[in-house]
Amino acid sequence: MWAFLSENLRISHRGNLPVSLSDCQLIDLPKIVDARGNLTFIEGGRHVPFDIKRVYYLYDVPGGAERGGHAHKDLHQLIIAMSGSFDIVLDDGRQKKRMHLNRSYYGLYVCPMIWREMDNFSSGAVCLVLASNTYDESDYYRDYGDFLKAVSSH
Ligand code: T46
Repeated sequence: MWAFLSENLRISHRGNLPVSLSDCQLIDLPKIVDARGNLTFIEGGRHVPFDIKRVYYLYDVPGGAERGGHAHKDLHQLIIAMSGSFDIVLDDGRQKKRMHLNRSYYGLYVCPMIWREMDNFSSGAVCLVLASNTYDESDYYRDYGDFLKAVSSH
């Protein structure tokens, strides 16, 4: 499944083709089950379809808070609920999908040109994000109308 996913992404990114929600997938990360506590690992070039240039995390999120509300032009990300849970709504400009992330051994791969909104954070939730590039505000669509114009012009 992983080889298939990587190949798909390479093609769609290289050709600058329109993306769809089906390009965003839940990745089953390795899990070493142990009576002392489980262990999950992520290796660059093996478990994520991009080179990892940045890691950031959201934490101490107050009840009822909403995050996201933007899309990225070129950024690839893997989003993991390291602790607790939250919902993420993915939107490719044509359809939307709400997902509940609550396991630290699943990573949600989100490709460029997908609008995302996050809510329903549980108490103590930690959202870890692996990103393909360093922070760049010019990579964001923060206005939904601009995002829709951009996806419809593809
Ligand atoms: C995403 C979700 C899951 C930085 O200075 N460096 C960074 O690496 C990031 C991510 C943000 N910032 C600054 C930019 C803003 O002034 O931190 C502030 C909050 O950023 P933002 O409103 O974009 O945060 P979220 O939680 O809405 O979105 C972030 C990511 O931006 C986004 O790519 O997918 O987390």
